[in-house]
Amino acid sequence: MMTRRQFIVGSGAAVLGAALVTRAQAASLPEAPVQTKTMTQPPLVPSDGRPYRPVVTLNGWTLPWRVKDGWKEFHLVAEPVRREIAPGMVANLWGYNGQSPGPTIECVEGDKVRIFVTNKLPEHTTIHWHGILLPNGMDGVGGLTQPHIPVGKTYVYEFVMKHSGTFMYHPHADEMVQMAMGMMGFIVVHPKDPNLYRVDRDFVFLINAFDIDPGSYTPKVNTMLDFNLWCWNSRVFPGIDPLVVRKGDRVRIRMGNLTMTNHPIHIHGHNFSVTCTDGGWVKKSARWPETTVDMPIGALRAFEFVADAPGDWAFHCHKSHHVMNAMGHGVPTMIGVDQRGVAEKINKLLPDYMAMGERGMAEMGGMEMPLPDNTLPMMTGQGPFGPIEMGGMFTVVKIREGLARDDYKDPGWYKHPKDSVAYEWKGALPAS
Ligand SMILES: [Cu+2]
Repeated sequence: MMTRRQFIVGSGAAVLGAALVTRAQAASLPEAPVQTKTMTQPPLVPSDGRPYRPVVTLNGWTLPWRVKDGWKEFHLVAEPVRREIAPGMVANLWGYNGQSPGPTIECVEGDKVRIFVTNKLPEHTTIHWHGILLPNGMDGVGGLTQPHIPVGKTYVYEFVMKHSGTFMYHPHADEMVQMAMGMMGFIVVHPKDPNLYRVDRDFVFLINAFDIDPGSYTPKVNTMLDFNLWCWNSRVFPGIDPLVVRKGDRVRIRMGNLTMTNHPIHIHGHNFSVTCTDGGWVKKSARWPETTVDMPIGALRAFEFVADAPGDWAFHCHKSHHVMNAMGHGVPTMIGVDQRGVAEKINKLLPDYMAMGERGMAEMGGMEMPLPDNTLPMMTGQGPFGPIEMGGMFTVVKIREGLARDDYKDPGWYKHPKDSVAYEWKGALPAS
């Protein structure tokens, strides 16, 4: 991480216009740190204020703050960013403080927060604090509750975090474009009592999607449903980090959906209960067991489970097209079609033509075909037993015995105990 000051000095850009900040009477704006890395950053343990157990943002980070006269001050800078979607593909997005999504904001129930928002986009913006109960004039709806933040200006939002829970922020200005470009971030408000709803590991991420043609870098902002990159925190498999968990830990995973479709998010090997939504905590008596939680559009869900089974457990969206990367939907099904002789004939015209799909599409998972610039294979990722044949909204929850309390390092692939992996039957088969 580098500070905004280092970044500004390094790039020779003009300093921020502190004179624009009048209501907060701030002599100086708080630092607006910039994140340059796309991997999951360690939890940011609070250095002042009420204690809490911090969250871990999947392929993201938490925004540092300062305390001034009893207010927690944060500084978000809305700006164009370059985000690696997975190794081999970079996108030109809009985000905050160097990344899309922006940094996670963490604070405590009862905190007075002052959030400075500097607009370095080419057009005006605002920020809406989704799910937070606050005064109407702080709600961030451009034209309705405030003037839009003009290009180059800094606005200040001030409110009290009245209740704990799971929230997000995003623009309420030219929404279709600004969210399609990646502007969003997570908010976690911890309970005043750190022992209330306490878990050992608390992961957060936003569900988002982009439509970026192979060979190009900027999302097509007019796409409504036919996206080709289904992301968690603007990353796709195999670019999404694993969720590393110690056996026996109580785990919470919090997700927000800012796409235009629902996502049934499924975990293997465990069952869980939804414990929190953007409307608040779910009473114990109102919880039920699930292995899939449907993520509605424009909503947040947090679920909890005890990680009692060691292993590498798949964790993914259950819409099968959402665990794929860039793919063509207009391709005919070739299963059962006799393509003998077709390739030879077509090769006379198109030397690289291959006949495929006759026996399904699994062969694509292991194939190393040359790709156009700046795109990703549709099905990819190598596991310990071969190609994983996934993309998009897929990662692995890696549960291991004996990890240190805050160890989030990738432990590598699970080593299965002897005789515990599915095996080939080599005896005689009974008559059917
Ligand atoms: Cu999905």
